[in-house]
Amino acid sequence: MLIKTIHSWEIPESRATCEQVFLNRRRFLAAAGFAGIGIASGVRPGFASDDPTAALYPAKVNPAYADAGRKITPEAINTTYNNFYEFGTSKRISKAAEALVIRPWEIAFEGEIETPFKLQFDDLIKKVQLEDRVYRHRCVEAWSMTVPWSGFTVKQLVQLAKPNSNAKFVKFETFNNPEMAPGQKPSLFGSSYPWPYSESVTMAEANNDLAFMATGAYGKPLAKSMGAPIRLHLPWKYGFKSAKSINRITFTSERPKSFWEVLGPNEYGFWANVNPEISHPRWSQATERDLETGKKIPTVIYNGYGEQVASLYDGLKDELGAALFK
Ligand SMILES: Nc1nc2c(c(=O)[nH]1)N[C@H]1C(S)=C(S)[C@@H](COP(=O)(O)O)O[C@H]1N2
Ligand SMILES: [Mo]
Repeated sequence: MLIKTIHSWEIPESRATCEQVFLNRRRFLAAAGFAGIGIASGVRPGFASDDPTAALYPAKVNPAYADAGRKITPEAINTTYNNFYEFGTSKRISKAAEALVIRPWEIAFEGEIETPFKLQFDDLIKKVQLEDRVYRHRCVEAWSMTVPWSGFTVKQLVQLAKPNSNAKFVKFETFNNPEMAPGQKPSLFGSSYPWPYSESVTMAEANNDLAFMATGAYGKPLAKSMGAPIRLHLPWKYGFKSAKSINRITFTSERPKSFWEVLGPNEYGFWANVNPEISHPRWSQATERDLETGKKIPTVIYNGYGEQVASLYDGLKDELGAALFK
């Protein structure tokens, strides 16, 4: 039986006071001439300066994605306002996420591929073409941000894995280590999340040029709070599809059940394409709150990336019904 857990995103906007207080306080500190969180100490949270891949960043800007049509969200906000349930259900997990050990980091490639194999992250990054892209990010909780990522296309990862003809889906899994990530410890009350966190896409989605494996942001290796050393970013889908800290990639013939789909199938479906016309069962998706300014802006179908991805869903009208959200 599914025991209902209350997520932070289920709190109506009017009650999200801590967050507002935090953002207002940041503005106050900035106005008063103080540096924001993470800058005050001179150390960016989640960034290890001795990272052996540091010299790879920033990568070369891909001109097609140099401008997301929105102002880039300040780094100090993105590295300290996160969803990363492995480290807690609040947005303030950046300190807890420092416990994430990212070296060595082995990634397993499994399932419907020529030969299953494992690859160290530091070796994988040498086999791919890194580039910089600015992308919009729209969380299902109706907040959004704009991030300058570095990374490589999921397409390159697929090529590296050599899927066979049975492969129809790609599943991305996060680590599972309750010692390191307290959120993964079984709950005393018996309710538990279906760890490890996982998300899947179709092969066509994986091979779309927009689908991105992010390994860096803001010209540096990825902060731990943002899913170091490697995470997905699928800018036309709600944020929960973009799994963090990935260490297993499995090609499957059947559609896998993802983390949030198991927890709440009516609310966090497989497709999860951004769509302002399809309300979440408990709130509207018509607008979103920009993390920096706190201003509400209209949400755009496919988060503004329809030209590139809408055709992926043409043949799926029946399955999707009205609800591209699901
Ligand atoms: N492993 C893992 N990946 C995750 C999540 C998570 O809790 N665990 N949260 C998701 C959600 S809901 C969002 S909005 C984004 C948040 O990414 P950010 O913290 O870099 O903004 O990560 C996604 N990936
Ligand atoms: Mo999210």
